[in-house]
Order: sequence, then structure tokens, then C-alpha cells
Amino acid sequence: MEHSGDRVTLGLEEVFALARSVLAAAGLPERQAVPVARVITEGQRDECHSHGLFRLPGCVQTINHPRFNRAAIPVVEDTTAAVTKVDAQFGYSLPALEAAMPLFVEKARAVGISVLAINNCFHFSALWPEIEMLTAKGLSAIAMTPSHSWVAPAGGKRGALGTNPIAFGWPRRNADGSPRDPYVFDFATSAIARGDMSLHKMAGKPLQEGWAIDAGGNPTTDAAAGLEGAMLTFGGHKGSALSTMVELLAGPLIADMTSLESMEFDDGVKAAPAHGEILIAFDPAVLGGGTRDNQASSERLFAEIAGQGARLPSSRRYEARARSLVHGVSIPRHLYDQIQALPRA
Ligand code: NDP
Ligand code: PYC
Repeated sequence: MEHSGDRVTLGLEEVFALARSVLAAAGLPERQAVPVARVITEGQRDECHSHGLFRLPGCVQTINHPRFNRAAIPVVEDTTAAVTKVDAQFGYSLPALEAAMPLFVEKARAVGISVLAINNCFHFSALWPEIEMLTAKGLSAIAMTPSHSWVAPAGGKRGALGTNPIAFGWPRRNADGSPRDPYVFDFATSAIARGDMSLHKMAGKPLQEGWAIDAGGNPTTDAAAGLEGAMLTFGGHKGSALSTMVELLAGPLIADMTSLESMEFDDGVKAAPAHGEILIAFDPAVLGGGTRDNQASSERLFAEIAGQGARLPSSRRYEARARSLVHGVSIPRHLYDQIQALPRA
């Protein structure tokens, strides 16, 4: 660990150990604390500041929610040839995902398409780590989850939708067949993620126009006013419809809560949202049927995009990852001090 001015540099093992120890002191058993500490470390490593160590105080608050189940042991159900369900029992989503992953992947390979419904989970994490687990197995995948109803629909005045991320991944290989960084995008369907909006508030940074409205329904660029009022979707009515799709597919379709219901369930505690998540995995080897070289045509597309000077999503993240693996991560001293003030095991 190094202190320099208003920054503190930590090695990745230090980030993981710190997160794990704070979670353990808050009463989270190892089987939940380890995957949560891992995803926080991955978020910080890839410089996804809204879903790294910044989340740790909120995780402690979530563990203390009267409806959070510290003793949760996920229950995996082998539903049909293509469908797996896992009940997180109101613990975090991540241990449930881990428990269901082998069956979920096995079905994608057997059937070509596989759906995983995670039910009854508290959820705070970025979706790309889950997508990367699937692309590493040669699968293409989509993941979606609601959150709390902080986001107004296009033309509306108050929160009805969640920040509702959509993540997608496509596996990639080098010419010699060795794996390379996959094509992955992962974004909130709100114009800005809630976590990022809180970071704007903490840094005293204004929001861009069109990101939020205040409690009176008026446009605002003040992050505090936006957090009190409502966030807006990206892309107007298009983002609003995509966000509604996430609500329906990761909520009613899998018999779980919408963002409106998650907010009610929270009962004013301001913990992480509680609801479901849907993941869909596709096996290109089955769906492509070997009739076309699906790697060659996807690589041609990526080369055309990059050749125009446009960047592929996740390229910033992969560069940050390479840097962090060598140099560790740098976080603001105020965040470090806030975490140091939390009890540790
Ligand atoms: P960003 O807007 O930071 O990034 C969205 C995606 O677009 C990333 O894949 C990013 O790649 C890519 N991207 C950004 N700029 C460009 C560009 N100029 N050209 C090409 N691609 C680009 O994400 P959000 O702030 O919307 O979301 C952040 C995280 O928050 C996500 O990981 C999401 O899962 C998480 N989240 C989780 C929620 C939950 O309920 N669990 C709710 C809402 C959000 P890169 O990373 O390389 O910049
Ligand atoms: O940043 O919008 C967000 C968010 C909600 C739940 C987890 N992250």
C-alpha cells in the first residue's frame, strides 16, 4: 500500500483482503463474502469506479437489511432441457450464479441455448464479470437485471423503472485458436448508472443535461437534486422501452420483482435492490452449425469498427486491467478512509 497526496495505491490482493474482511465483520459468511469481494476487486481492477470499492459501505448496509439472509444457501432447480432456475434465498446474487453455472453452461452446449433465472437475490454488481465467465467457455451471452425504481420513463415525471443494465458478450479467438479478450458491452439503460451519479455528487461534478430531473420534475444538472428526483433513460423513448423490456424479462417472466416492487421491499433502508436476474447463453458451435466460420465474419466486423477509429466496448476496461495487474489500483483517500472506518474481521 502507498499513500501519495489524496490517493492511496493498493495491490489487488489488498483490495480483495480488505473487502473480504469488511464483509466478514459485517456478518457475511465466507460462501457469500468471497464472491462478493472478488467482484468488487474485479470492478476496481478494471477501473469501473461505480462498482468497485465504492460499493463496500453499501454492501454492509445491505447485509444489515432485516430481509437479507446471511445464511442463504442457493437452491438450483433443473427446470427443463434449456432452463435452469436458482433461488438465492435473499442472499447475494453471486453465490447463486456460481452454484447454477455448471448446469447452465452444460445446457447451452447440449441445446444451443440456455436460460438461467436467478430469483430472490440482493444485487449490486456489474454484469460483465458474469458475461466474461460465459465467453471464457466459448459462449455468447446476454444478462439483464432490474434495480430500484429511480428512473422515470420517457415523458414521465417520477421513478418507475430501474437503472436496468443490459450486458452482452461474444467470445473471440486469435488466428492460432488461442482465446483473446471477448467483445463485451455492459451498460445501464439509464443515461448514467446510479453509482456514477453518486460519484458525481461526491466530486461536486455537474450532470449532463438530459440525465435527471429534480423532485419537481424539472430538468437538473445537480447530482444531489437528481438523486432526490428521478434519473432519465438514455436515448429517450428507445432507452425507456429497453428498460421496460429488462423489467419484464428479469421480473414478471421469471416470477420475480420489478424495480417498483424492489423499492417497496427495501422499505426505506436504502440497501441494494432485491429482485431477479436473467441470463441467456448461446453456443455458436450449435447455432452456427459449422456451415460458416462465425469467428472469421465477427472478426471482420470488429476490424471494420476498429479500423474506422472507433473503439470496441470494454477496450478501456482491458487496458485498465493490464495496468492494475502490474501497478495495483489507485483510489481517493476519502474512500480509503471511509472503508478503514468500517469494522474489519
Ligand atoms: P458505461 O457508460 O461506463 O459503459 C457502458 C459500456 O459502453 C461499457 O461496455 C463501455 O466499455 C462501453 N463504452 C463506453 N464508452 C464507449 C465508447 N466511446 N466507445 C465504445 N464503447 C464505449 O456504463 P454504465 O455507467 O452505464 O454502467 C456501469 C456498470 O454499472 C455496468 O457494469 C453495469 O452492469 C453496472 N450496473 C449494475 C446495475 C445492477 O443493478 N446490478 C444497475 C446499473 C448499472 P468500457 O468499460 O471499456 O468503457
Ligand atoms: O449503479 O445503477 C447502479 C446500480 C444499481 C444497482 C447496482 N448498481
